[in-house]
Amino acid sequence: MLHLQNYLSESQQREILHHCREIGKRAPLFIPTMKNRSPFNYQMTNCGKVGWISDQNGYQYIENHPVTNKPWQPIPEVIRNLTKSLAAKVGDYNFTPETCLINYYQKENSKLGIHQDNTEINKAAPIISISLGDDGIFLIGGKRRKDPTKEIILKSGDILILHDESRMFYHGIKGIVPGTSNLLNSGGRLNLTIRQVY
Ligand SMILES: O=C(O)CCC(=O)C(=O)O
Ligand SMILES: [Mn+2]
Repeated sequence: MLHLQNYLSESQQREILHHCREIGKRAPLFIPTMKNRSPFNYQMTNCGKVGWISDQNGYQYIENHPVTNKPWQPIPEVIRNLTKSLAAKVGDYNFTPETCLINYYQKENSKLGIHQDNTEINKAAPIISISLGDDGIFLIGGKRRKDPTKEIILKSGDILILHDESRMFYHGIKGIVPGTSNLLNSGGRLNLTIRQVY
């Protein structure tokens, strides 16, 4: 795992945030559900060839936004270039950013339970995450769900890369710390997860 603290300048963060807002106009945030139809504790949207969603059919990558039924917007070039160069820091990957999941944790009690990212067909490519806005309390464990976890604070502008062994480590978001950043007018935390799916 590679945690690059304060990696993005404020202007880079604002540029990425601007793209997220533009994406959100055409591909609005929505609240996904688990198979049993219980709602997630945060909102999401995507850009890229495919987007990750969860609904009564489970976790899946789909080509269209589940509410508008329109194809996802392309991944902005600045995010494609950034993640390709980040992937090169952790190995000799010919990383192709195919999807960018945008999670928005708006409320104090927004959280994401411990899980493994395993919807991707490609389980070798690194997973790159960009944090914007309020601090996120990230939990990272090991390859088994029951492995002990440790807490890492993800601040605005931080990058986290899960690669090699850590690619399959269980992880989650215990919560956010409201008021720790003024990047987002509405408060809360945005997380972008860029993955190669195929
Ligand atoms: O918000 C984060 O930092 C993690 C997001 C995540 O693990 C996911 O969406 O799979
Ligand atoms: Mn994850």
